[in-house]
Amino acid sequence: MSENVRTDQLPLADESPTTESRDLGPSGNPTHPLATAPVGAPPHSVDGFVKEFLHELNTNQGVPLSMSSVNDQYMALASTVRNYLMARWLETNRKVHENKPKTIGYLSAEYLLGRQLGNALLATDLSDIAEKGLALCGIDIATLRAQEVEPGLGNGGLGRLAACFIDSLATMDVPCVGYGIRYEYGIFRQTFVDGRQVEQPDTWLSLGSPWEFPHPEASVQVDFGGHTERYIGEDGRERVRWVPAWNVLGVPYNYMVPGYLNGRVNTLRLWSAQATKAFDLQIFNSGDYAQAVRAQTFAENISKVLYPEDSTPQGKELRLQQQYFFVACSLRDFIDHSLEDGFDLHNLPERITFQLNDTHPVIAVPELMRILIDEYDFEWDEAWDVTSRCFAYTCHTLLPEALEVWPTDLLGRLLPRHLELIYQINDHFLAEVREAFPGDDLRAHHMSIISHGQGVRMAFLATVAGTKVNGVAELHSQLLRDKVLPDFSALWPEKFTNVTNGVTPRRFVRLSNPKLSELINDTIGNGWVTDLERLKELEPYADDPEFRAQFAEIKAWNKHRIADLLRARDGIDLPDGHLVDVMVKRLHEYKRQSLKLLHIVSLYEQVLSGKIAASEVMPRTVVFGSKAAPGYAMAKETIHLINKVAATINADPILEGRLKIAFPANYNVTLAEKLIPAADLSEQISLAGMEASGTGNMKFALNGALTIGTDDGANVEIRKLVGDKHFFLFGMSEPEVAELGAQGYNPHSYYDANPQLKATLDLISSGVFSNGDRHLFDMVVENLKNQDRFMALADFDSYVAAQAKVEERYADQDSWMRSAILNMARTGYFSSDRSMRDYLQRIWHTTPML
Ligand code: 26V
Repeated sequence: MSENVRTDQLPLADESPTTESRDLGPSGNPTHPLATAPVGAPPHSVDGFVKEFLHELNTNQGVPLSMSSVNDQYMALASTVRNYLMARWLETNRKVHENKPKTIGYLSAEYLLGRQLGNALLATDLSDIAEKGLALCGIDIATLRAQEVEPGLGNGGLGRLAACFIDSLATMDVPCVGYGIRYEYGIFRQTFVDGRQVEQPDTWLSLGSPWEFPHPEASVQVDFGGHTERYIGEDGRERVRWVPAWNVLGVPYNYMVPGYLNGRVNTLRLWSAQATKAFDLQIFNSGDYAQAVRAQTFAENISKVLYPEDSTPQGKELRLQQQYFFVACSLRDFIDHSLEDGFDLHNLPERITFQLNDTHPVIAVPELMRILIDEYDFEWDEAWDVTSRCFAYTCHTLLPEALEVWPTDLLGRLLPRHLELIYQINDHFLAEVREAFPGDDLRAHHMSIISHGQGVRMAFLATVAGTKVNGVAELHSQLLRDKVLPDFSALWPEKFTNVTNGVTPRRFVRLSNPKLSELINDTIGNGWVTDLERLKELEPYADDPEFRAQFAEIKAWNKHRIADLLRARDGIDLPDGHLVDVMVKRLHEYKRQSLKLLHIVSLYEQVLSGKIAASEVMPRTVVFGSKAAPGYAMAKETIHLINKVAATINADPILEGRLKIAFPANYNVTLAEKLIPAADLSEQISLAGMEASGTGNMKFALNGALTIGTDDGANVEIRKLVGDKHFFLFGMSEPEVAELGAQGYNPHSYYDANPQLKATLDLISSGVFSNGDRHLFDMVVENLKNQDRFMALADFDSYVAAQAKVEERYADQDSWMRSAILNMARTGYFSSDRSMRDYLQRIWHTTPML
């Protein structure tokens, strides 16, 4: 950098911004280094950066520095950084166009991206230069970072996983296009009113969206409704024509997906729905202006809002419209581009694998069949041969109610041609089943894609069409084979595989934990950012008192950082010196936030009743972060209860401030990035066999938290890797859960047999948390006592015992920090780069194009 740059010497953007005086490079001064630098080359100096930044501020925002708002400055910074990625993006696209490598089409209805600025700065190695340059302009980069509203285009784990995967593919130089929906409103903003969740719209686009590139000229048309007709084609064959009733336009918005310092920038293409002109015109011409405007609104509703349910499909027509909308746009987009290159659609599987992120995009299967048969004259067998080699399916759940089933009448009304094709696919498939299992009609009945009385089972369709079906952790994949799709795994054992989830180390360590990253860099170099298994090299340092002290200091620093944030963001005060115990994830009964709450209330009850002295309570801050689906009453009641328990306990001097409960509203990726690095204890306490994988669990371990968890999802693999000594295992195993379920789970027997559990539940019903109202929380309490599919009371004792071990271990800080370091050092396996390598080997059968 040029040391002598001072703001007072800069060509002030405020003053007569002519090209001459502003020294803008190419047009201003041909000898300027920028004159010859390719577009998007990183600035070599702080000076260069400042010039570009001021240029963006002036030309894009139309304001001088002196009059610019924080948002102007943020927007200008974003475009400056974006410009540096542009040459790489263009170059990546040029390479793809030239070499036509096999591409991964990641089809996902959700992408929970998190803020873009930090990641873009990291990918361009501009963080330091930008910080210094902005400082010269009198701007604190932290203020601009805080200005960004994250695109919350997902509900939770599934959407965040998609974002991690596209980050890894870009970093590993693998050609990938992420396809999805540009929801105008992402996941709702959660607020609390008197402890209850109140949802507010997420207006993430309202201040402008500097990371997207709309391409209205590349819009595609998507048809809906109507009927089908049979006719005889020129070749004398019977053909089918779909005569749709209405259509919409899909407008693509491109987002850059930069690889980490590797020059690659892949594309995420999100589709936005717009009314078609023809549709409008027709109605306008008929003179019905109001109807025309209504039609527009109707079309645009399709990409208006993300469905906030994350486990129970509602069978809503709009949701099916969303699914077909983005899938139809995406296939059309890819196929048109391939055909432009002179590509033969018979070879499509060599060109692309569409990875189906859960069942949401599975309507792509009949859509591809329709395109090949109706539009390109393929014979059935030819079309099926291509289609069945183009898709692979990832399942993300085990809950039967989360598996999507579309009523046939709804499907037939919205997509009549697709329903016919699904029937045909099913006929062919059932013939195969009957051939494999002659005489076993019951089996064929069980396996039918179309279940009479219910509808189209999308997981079955995906399994029939996919080259591979994978679960997202070892245990989950096993249960998928054994319990969810047993007949399919008997028919096609080789179709089933596992790929354990992972998380991107760029966002969830390098960016979110800068101090720890620095310590790791100083100790083993920076290769770990793209080769996370190298964290193993840190193992010996767990025994080094000096390293442990540095690690502990960083943990303390991260705790202060989150304390500062929560004070400013939520008015929450976090005490110093506490064990930080964190449970952040969607609110769901199977995840058992209520079990965590029972432990807290039990501690409180013991102090209230004098069984233990406050001084015996380990100083602990419990942090919850959780959104409930707006229609999920039990989840919302649980949130209400957590908030009421928090208010009571936090205000009660009897605990001498030794137990604090913090429940900041609106947990999202941005908050996760600050919260996870501050955690000592990670709560992963789902009922065994219910959590497909979990990915928060991985982020915590990588940031040096110890896990208290059941043998569920990826916890199983975390525990194996870190070792039993460094993991607090509790609760029934999955076979034990199954056994208890088979016997008949009777929660009341636990309540009756365990006086502490009884006292705990009774305290909730006593009214202490509800101004004397003894029934306010009946829904939650009665469910735990009388029904509870997720058996919280059965695991209560074991959980409390494990928490006692936590306290014992935490009292020995040396031993705790040793375990924390080993957690970090031994969980490099959970990089999403490794997940992507597994997909490449086991599913996509392709090697990265370098
Ligand atoms: C399902 C539905 C059903 C219809 C309404 C909208 C909607 C949106 C999302 C989902 C998927 C729920 C499944 C899910 O998110 N699974 C989570 O996936 C994570 C990534 O694999 C995994 O770590 C979690 O354990 C799993 O719960």
